[in-house]
Amino acid sequence: MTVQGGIGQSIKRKEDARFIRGKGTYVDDVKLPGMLYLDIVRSPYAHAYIRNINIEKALKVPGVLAVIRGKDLEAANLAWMPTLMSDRQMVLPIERVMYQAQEVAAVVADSRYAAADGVAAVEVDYEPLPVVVDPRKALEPDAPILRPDREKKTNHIWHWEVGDRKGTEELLRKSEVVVKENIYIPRILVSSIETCGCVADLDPVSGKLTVWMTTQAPHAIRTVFALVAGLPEHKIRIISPDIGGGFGGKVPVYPGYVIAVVASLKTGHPVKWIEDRSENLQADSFARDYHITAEIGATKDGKLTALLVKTIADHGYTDAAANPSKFPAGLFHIITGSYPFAKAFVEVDGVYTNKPPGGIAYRCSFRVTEAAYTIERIVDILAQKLGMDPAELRLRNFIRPEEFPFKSALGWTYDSGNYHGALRKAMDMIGYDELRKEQEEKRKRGELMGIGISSFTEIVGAGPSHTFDILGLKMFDSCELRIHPTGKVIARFGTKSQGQGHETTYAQILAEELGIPADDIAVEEGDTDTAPYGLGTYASRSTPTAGAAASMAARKVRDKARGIAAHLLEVSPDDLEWKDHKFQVKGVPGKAKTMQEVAFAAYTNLPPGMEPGLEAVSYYDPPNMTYPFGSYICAVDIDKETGVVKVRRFVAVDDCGTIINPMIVEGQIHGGLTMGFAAAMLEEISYDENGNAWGGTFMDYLLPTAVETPKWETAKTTTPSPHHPIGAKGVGESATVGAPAAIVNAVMDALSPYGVTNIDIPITPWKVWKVLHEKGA
Ligand code: MCN
Ligand code: CUM
Repeated sequence: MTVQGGIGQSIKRKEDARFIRGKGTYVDDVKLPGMLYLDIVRSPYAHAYIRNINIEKALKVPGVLAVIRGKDLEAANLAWMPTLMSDRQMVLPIERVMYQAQEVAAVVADSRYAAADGVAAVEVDYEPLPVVVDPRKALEPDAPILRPDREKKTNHIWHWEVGDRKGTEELLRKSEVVVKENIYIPRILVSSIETCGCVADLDPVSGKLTVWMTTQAPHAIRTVFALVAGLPEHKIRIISPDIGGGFGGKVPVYPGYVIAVVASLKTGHPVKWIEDRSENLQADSFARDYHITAEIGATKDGKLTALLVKTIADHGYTDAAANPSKFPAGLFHIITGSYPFAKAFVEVDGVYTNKPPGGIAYRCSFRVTEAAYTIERIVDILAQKLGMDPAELRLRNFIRPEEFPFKSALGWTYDSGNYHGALRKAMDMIGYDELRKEQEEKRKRGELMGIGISSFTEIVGAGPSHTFDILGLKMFDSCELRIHPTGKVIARFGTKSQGQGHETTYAQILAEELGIPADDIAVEEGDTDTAPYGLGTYASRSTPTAGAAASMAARKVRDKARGIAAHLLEVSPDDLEWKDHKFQVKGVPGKAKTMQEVAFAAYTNLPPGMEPGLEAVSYYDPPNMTYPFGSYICAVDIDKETGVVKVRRFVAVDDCGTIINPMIVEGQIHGGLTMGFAAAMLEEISYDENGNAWGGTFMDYLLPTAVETPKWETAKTTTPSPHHPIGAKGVGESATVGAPAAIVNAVMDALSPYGVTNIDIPITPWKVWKVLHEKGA
């Protein structure tokens, strides 16, 4: 017997009732009496001394009430703030600006327009300084030191390594075939529909600070605000209302948030700050920017041996990456991917440059995108060198289903997988053998067609508290569940949906566990005054952590409910079984009580001595990460005359274990594939030698529209996670992680007759044309 909206049903999203009517409440919809507006003065220079900031004219602009500078913040010890990676970051500068578009001062006014006029009237006297854009140059001995405030007088932030360096080097030396490639994964930025912003309201009477804020992690923000600003935590309320896309870009604390709080304190009014699109693109947390050298070894017949990876990570002027504290390069060491290497070694060096800070954000699962891209690219380059079909090379090497749980060469324990199954299914769907035949014929005619595979392994669900924390906060998550007398439910969570559909899918987990229709279950997130503590939504962790907490809380409720049902049925609790979503007397299916009947009794007719009420809380600390995976195959045609790459077909087989809502998962995969396509073909933010951002507006930061986006063909296999209560793994980032390598592998496959092994993304027509031209095609 199924329950309405139980696990596996493609019910429509509950939240869409308000979204499609334009009735969502986003931060910019919050309007409070007496609210003021904040706008920010930003630096035109990438590196400069600030000689003077003259605010006189700005203060005369009608409607302008205050101008805030770094030295105003210094008095409150707020000119700098700590980053998540134990570095520090300017809220507003006192002496120097470090990147173009950095916040320099803030204007508070009674309208958004007056604030903007005020910004235009602030006069800043800069003295330009030498700019460092290339992280490799930043490491040269004569490079200007960008962070003299740090004890170590060097632009090198940290070195991090994992694995067996000597063993890997030795094994590579002994390997019959070795290939090595330099791969650059450029800076990209999330372009959510909604930019970042907040409304800060510090009530002068109660002393309570309420901040409506575009954040993916409201509880963590509350604690960080308490620790940094010294405010009592119960007097801070962070509300993350509806969010128009996060994708990682709404994890960091941006200076604008802090300045808005200070402005509210200073003026005694609520203050709103909303970024515009260019500010969002130019100053917010970036993703990628990894300069990677990968080397892979194999035997002549294609058995993989060892993997060695060196990386320079460009962090901009401060290390403000959002990673679990123990991992400065995120989970990059998932880079051995779907393969059982005997030896592997990875090292990463973090470097300062004159660029905006950040790191990891953009549907990445903590640098898993970089890892999956590198391993899936280098395996293809190896196949090319071996003269072996890339599908064959993968099938020969994949970790076998019976080897799970599998310990990777870099120390992760993969929970479950069936990589052969996913790749074979994708090959069947796309008609792999026929495509290869077609390719052979086309090659004879001089036409360029390519087929690319990506068989990625993800790692999501941070995480087990023994390994995963952010600034010491353990990365569990939570569900608080209460059943009302009439059998209706409210459940609150420590995570925060930004479009993923949590109001629907959490209700589905609870419906399945409680036998109560999903329509009768309200889900709330994002208000720290009401939701249980949790670390928030990113790294596809909500299903592995808070989703599991939903199951565990429901099972606690069921334990109590069993006693009430036994009382109602006048049997011993041991005589009951939970079957078909109700408590039944064993062997007497007609004698049963539903959860709704039990709920009413929990408030009206309890067994003697039992506390009234029916509720439970679960803080779920997962025993392991979950390891979703997939195999993607892409077929491209390239126009020799123009270098234009056309994705003809793209087949994606994903496996995220038990699926809660197939329609939502398909939506996640479609969106993720489109973002992966964007990274592979279009998006890049780069800098000229003076540190001017190229790609700071949508005129030249290219997003895919429906016109460019290929038609996605999706399918699934189901390999449940053995340690998750319902066997689910995360899926929110899989497609963005897996897609780019499939596309680039297809392009390189098309170009392989010319001996081309790599073109760095984005694969623009110009880059392709240039290579073809150089090779005389
Ligand atoms: N789901 C499911 N069955 C599974 C796994 C997931 O039905 N086996 C559902 C979940 O219940 C949830 C959705 O799929 O509704 C995504 O779940 P999960 O993989 O747990 O990821 P999170 O909810 O933690 O979302 C975070 C993830 C990340 S990190 C980025 S980045 C990203 C992504 O989600 N940002 C998004 N997808 C996004 N989608 C939208 N619309 N907006 C964003 O900002
Ligand atoms: Cu790295 S983007 Mo998501 O983890 O919010």
